[in-house]
Amino acid sequence: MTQNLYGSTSVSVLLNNYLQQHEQNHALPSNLTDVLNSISQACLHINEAVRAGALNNILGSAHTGNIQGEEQKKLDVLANQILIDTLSTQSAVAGLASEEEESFISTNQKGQYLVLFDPLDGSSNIDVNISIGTIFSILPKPAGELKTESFLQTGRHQVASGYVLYGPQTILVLTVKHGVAMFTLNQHNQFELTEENPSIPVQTTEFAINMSNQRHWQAPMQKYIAELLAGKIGIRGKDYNMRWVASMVAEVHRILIRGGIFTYPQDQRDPSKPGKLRLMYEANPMSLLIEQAQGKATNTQQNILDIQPNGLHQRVAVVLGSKEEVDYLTAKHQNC
Ligand code: AHM
Ligand code: MG
Repeated sequence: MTQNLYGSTSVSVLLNNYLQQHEQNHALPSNLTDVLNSISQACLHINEAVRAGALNNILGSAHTGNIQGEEQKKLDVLANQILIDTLSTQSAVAGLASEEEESFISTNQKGQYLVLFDPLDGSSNIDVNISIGTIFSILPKPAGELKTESFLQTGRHQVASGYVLYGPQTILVLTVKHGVAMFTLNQHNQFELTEENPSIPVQTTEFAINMSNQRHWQAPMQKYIAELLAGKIGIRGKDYNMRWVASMVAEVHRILIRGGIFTYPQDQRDPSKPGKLRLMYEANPMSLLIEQAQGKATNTQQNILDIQPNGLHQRVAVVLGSKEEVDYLTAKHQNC
């Protein structure tokens, strides 16, 4: 029993208690618990760096680029190194893949899991104190020598996924494929269960898209957004609200809490780039969470979790959130 600052008392369930309950009730392997605890430990360190910001001279550019040709911020580089250092010492982890690393990293030969991550998603928000996050995906390691192909499993193969949102509160959200659990970092620097099994409303009146790309969108997306903007007098018969944080972790968190649709579509600028977001460590882990909360995620053609990957850093169009809205937008693409 704990008493919080405002005097209310409750029995607190910490991350490790939650995972141990799942070991008992759902035969969750204890070494998967170890991996999840390690990720949470790494994220505590990242959280400290994020919170200190300018006090630790940690804002701004690292003056380097990653494999995707994107500028790296100092915090991108630091968060990546913290995750690599922490997970390399975890015996259950056989290999790592990161947005910031060109190739996979081999860690412990006898490990049973592969961990893929975006160390600090929403990089453009780092220097302006807007929500950012760490996204992770855990896959089983196939038998045999570790190679890139070992990582190229569909999202359905994930055994767990989640994110840590560094926002007004620091929140860890995860799934071990028995619903979704949300933990808030408490005053003792422990992740404490604060919400279990959120269910995304099937209908919504809130959408998220970067409107500045409108002129590049393909015809179905143009039509869809025009319908939403027409509001009550249009074909959809209701007024829609719009949000764009430019931080996928914050957008997915909002959708898990109150529903909505988020999309980062493929557009007509570069046909070789099917969208901006990366399948293996952004779209797949988020799609698993969304599906575990009764939402849906597609690339406008098929369920994201069924896409057979062909590269560690492959990009994908993303539509996710409230099921009826995702189905509506997906159907619009298929009927064209
Ligand atoms: P990042 O991994 O380099 O931070 O890029 C991913 C982010 C997502 O969090 C967000 O949805 C999107 O990029 C925002 O893109 P834009 O700046 O084009 O709005
Ligand atoms: Mg990212």
